[in-house]
Amino acid sequence: MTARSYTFTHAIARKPGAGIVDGLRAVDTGAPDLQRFLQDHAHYVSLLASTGAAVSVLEPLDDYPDSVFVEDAALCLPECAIAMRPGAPSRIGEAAVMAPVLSEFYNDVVSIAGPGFIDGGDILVTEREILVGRSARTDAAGITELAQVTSNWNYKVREVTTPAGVLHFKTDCSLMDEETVLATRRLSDTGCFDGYRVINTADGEDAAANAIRFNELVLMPAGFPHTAEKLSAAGYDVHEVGNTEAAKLDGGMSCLSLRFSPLD
Ligand code: CIR
Repeated sequence: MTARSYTFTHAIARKPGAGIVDGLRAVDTGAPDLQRFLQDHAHYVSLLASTGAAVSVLEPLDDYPDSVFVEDAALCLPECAIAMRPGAPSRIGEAAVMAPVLSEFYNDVVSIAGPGFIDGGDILVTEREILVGRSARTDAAGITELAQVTSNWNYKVREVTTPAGVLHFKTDCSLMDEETVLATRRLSDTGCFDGYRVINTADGEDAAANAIRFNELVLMPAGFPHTAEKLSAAGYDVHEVGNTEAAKLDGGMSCLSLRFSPLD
């Protein structure tokens, strides 16, 4: 059986534009460099495409400085795509821009109507359930609405907690395979992955947790050698991608794409 949680025929990304200098960030460590961001982004896209997936690369959106982080605008399941309701006021409009793009791939595109909020970055889809982390961006009403929508296809949504001060649930974890997650210790210590095999990021390398399994590859941010070694030793085909510029805006590997295999 093909694992639907990390086997993908398609991905959507969006090039970073000049507006990224105005992107949201928890701590200002300087403006991202567009040329370097574009190079890293092209490397990221080429790795996704190297697996045989069709990767659509959208043009930058001038009105939305954070729109390179396409993951937050939608959740793509095999049966349907769901436009989110991002919790940052400057990002809420990104979902409505993404919905028609998703309609090119899906017959069923639904939207989180509110009043709650939910960001794609807080959602980890595993083979058996959908984990959603409450965070500064995702609230109880948003999670309840997602649970209602996805119950149409018999998905189970489980609410968990994003650690305080962490932007998104998937800032601190990634799916590696049917039973394995990569996670920071501060997140796995909450017990939210009981029943899964957990590989913890190495000490001092929490920022390595935002990785992705995409078909046969694992993409992780460059610069975390001990975690890369752990993943390689566990048998994963690890590829490092420069992430210095996205990191200035609290972004990582998962944020940069929507990954999906539509059933239609
Ligand atoms: C934001 O604060 O919304 C962006 N600067 C970063 C979004 C990162 N996305 C993600 O973790 N899924």
